[in-house]
Amino acid sequence: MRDEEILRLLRERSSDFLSGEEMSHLLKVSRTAIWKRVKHLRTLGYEIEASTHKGYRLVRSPDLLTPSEVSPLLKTKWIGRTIHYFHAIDSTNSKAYELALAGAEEGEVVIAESQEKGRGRLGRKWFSPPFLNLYLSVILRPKIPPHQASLITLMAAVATADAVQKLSKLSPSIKWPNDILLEGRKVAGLLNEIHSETDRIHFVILGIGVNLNMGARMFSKEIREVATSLKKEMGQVISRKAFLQALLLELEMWYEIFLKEGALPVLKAWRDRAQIEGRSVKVTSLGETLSGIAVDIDSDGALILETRDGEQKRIVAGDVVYKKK
Ligand code: BT5
Repeated sequence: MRDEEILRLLRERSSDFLSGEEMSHLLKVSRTAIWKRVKHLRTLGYEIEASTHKGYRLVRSPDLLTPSEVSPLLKTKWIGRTIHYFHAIDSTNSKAYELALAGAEEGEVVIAESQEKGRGRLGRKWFSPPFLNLYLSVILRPKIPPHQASLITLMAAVATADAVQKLSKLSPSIKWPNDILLEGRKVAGLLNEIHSETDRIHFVILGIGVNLNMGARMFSKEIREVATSLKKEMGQVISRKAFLQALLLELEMWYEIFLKEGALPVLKAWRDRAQIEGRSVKVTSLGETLSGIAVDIDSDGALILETRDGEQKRIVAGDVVYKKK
């Protein structure tokens, strides 16, 4: 008997008690086994009332991201229909990569409550404390050439920014290539990893980390000045389940737009959020630092930079710092 089965029964009868006898009959296990499971669920934060005569009643569920909590809320058609859930993991991206290599399908999602080795780009770390934020990776198998893989990052940035806006009513901006900012501080980051051959992508692992309920004092020293969370910006706790539901729906919608209509709508939404044109920037790419004016992004998502001597450079990967105007 799995936790999901017992929770499903309790939810179906949420306004009333369900007797131990009926549960043991429906789940074909002993009443003692049910009682043991109920005790276990309580340790996970489920509030379950138990009465000798009436049975069990689910009073409150914790804000966990387990499949049994999340699946009933999802409004997506295919993203997140299979969820691989972990209390703690090294990195959801590493796990998703491993699953994709073993044949996992498009739309399967890996979610963890915490990451011990959460990863940013170029070997950097993603601070991932437990039960506060969102750390997830989605397996995608787009039929696009590898040089367009960056568009998946842009698409996901737009989807993440839209989800933040839907839940907070704040208006996040995007910083090339993969940061979502509120008031100039990073609230979410994206890490895309691809597995491909010369002209074909096998899969993309779309990793997304969003700071939701991290309080001001919980940020590690290294990121205190540069990072923020929805809670910090909104002054209230946000339901992680509700955020996850919105995020997966936005992702599915934007990914389908990208596949059906191509890059144009994604690029337009991205440009609206990024407002990068004409900004004075410093870009570090492959160990080289360049200063200049950002002109635009091109149709593959690369940054076009005009250097001081008027030369236009195309930058495929790197980090951007905005300079004061
Ligand atoms: C990123 O890298 O922004 C990509 C972050 C992706 C995280 C997700 S979580 C789920 C999935 N599984 C993973 O293992 N990773 C993905 P980058 O642009 O390189 O930014 C990294 C930098 O952001 C760090 O060097 C810090 O300065 C800062 N940082 C680290 N943790 C942060 C946090 N929680 N919030 C805001 N900034 C953070």
